[in-house]
Amino acid sequence: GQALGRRDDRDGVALAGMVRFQPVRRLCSAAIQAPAERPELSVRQRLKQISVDPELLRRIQKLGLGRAGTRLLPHASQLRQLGDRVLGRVSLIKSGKSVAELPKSITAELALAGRSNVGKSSLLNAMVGKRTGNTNTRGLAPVQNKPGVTRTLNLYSNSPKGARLVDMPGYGFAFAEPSMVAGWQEAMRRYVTERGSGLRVLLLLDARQSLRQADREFLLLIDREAKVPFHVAMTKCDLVDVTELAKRYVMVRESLDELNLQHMRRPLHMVSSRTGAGVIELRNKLAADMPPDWIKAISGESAPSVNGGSGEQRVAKDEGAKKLSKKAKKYNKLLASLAVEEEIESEREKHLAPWEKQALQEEVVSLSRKQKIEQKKQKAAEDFQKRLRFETWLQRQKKRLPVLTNSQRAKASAKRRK
Ligand SMILES: Nc1nc2c(ncn2[C@@H]2O[C@H](COP(=O)(O)OP(=O)(O)OP(=O)(O)O)[C@@H](O)[C@H]2O)c(=O)[nH]1
Ligand SMILES: [Mg+2]
Repeated sequence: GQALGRRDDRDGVALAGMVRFQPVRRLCSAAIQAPAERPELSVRQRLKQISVDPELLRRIQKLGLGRAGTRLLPHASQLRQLGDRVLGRVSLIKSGKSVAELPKSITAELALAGRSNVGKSSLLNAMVGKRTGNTNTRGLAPVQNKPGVTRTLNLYSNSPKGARLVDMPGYGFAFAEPSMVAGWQEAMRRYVTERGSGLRVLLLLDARQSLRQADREFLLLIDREAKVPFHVAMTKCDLVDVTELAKRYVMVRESLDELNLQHMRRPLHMVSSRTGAGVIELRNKLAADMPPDWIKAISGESAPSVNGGSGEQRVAKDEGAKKLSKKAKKYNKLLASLAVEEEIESEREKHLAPWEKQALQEEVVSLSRKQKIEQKKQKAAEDFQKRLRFETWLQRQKKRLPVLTNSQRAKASAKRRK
C-alpha cells in the first residue's frame, strides 16, 4: 500500500519518495519562532571541531554506554528486580485519545516525549524493569521499529491513585494518515499545556541525531508556553561509539543552551533501553525532581549491584550468559529480602522502649541482628562469585570437549569397559 505521512523536519529522507508532504503545522504557537539550525557548518564539521572531554568519556564508560560498551547484564537484571520489588505491578491504568478522556491528575506524572520512534515506549518499559525489544510480549508499552506506534496518551502506574508514567505519541514523521497524526499531536500538545502542576516531561533525543526543528519547537512549547519542568535524555546510546557519543553529547548540550530554556533540568542524561545502561541513574535523578510520593513509587532505593560492589561485569552474550543472569536474579532476590529485613530492623529500633535500647547497646556477646544480616550478605556475595567462576570455567571446558555422535560414544564406552 501507499504510505501516507506528514513530516515537519528533515527526517526520513530515504522515505521521501513514499511520503506525501503536508504543510508544516507548528507545535508551538506562531508567536514563538524556533531558531533554525546553524546553516554554516554541517553536523560532521561541528563534530570534528569538538574535542573530547576525558571526564565525560569516563562517565560514559562507567555507565556502560556507547557501542563498544558492554552488554551489562547486571543493569538489566537489576532493573527487572527493582521493577518487581519497588514498583509492584505497574500496569496500564488508562489510555485516552485526548486529555478529556483521562482521569484528573491526582499526583505526579512523568510524560515521555520525543520524535516518533525515538524510544519512548522502550524507555518506559526499561524504567519499570520490563524487558523491551521488538515483538516483545513481556514489555508493558508496545514497541515496534516504525514511527507512529503509540497513538494515544497512556497512563501507567502501580496503583490507581499513585504516581504515573505517561507514554505519549511522538511528533515528527510517522507512518499514518496525516489527519491522524495531526490529531494525536494536538492531543499531546494540549496534554502538556493543560495537565497542571504535577506534570514533568522527559524529552528524548536519538543519540545518533542532532536536534531537529521539531525538537526545537517542542522544547519551546513546553518551556515558554506550557512552562513545564523537564528533563532531556539521549536514547539509543548503545548504537554510537563512545567518543562520538561524547562529542554528540557536547553538541546537543550546546544546541539546548542556544535555546535559552528556563525550565530544563540539568544535566543532560544518556541511556540505552536495550542494555539498561544509565537507566537507574536516570531514574534516581528524576526522583530527586519529583514530589515525594513519586520518589517512593518510582525510584525506591539504590539498586544492589550483582557482584557486590563494582557493578560492572562483562558477560558474553551466549547460552552461558543466560544461565548466569538467572543466577544473578536469584542473588538479587536474596539481597532484596535482606534489605527488607534490614528495613524492618531499623524501623523496630525506632520503636524500642528506652530500657530495651539500653539492653541492646549492652549486648556484647551475641551478635546483633544487624551484624547477622551483614554476615549473610557477605556470604551470599562470596557464594555468588564462586558460582560465577565455576560456571564460566564449566562453559570453557564444555567448548573444549569434542562433539561425539552416538556411535562414537558407544565405542568409547566399550573401550573403557575393556
Ligand atoms: N539499540 C537500541 N534500540 C532502541 C532503544 N530504544 C528503543 N529502541 C528501538 O527503537 C525502536 C522504536 O522504539 P519505541 O519505543 O517504539 O519508540 P517510540 O518513541 O515509542 O515510538 P512511537 O510510539 O512510534 O512514537 C524499536 O525498534 C526499539 O527496539 C535503545 O536504547 N537502543
Ligand atoms: Mg511508543
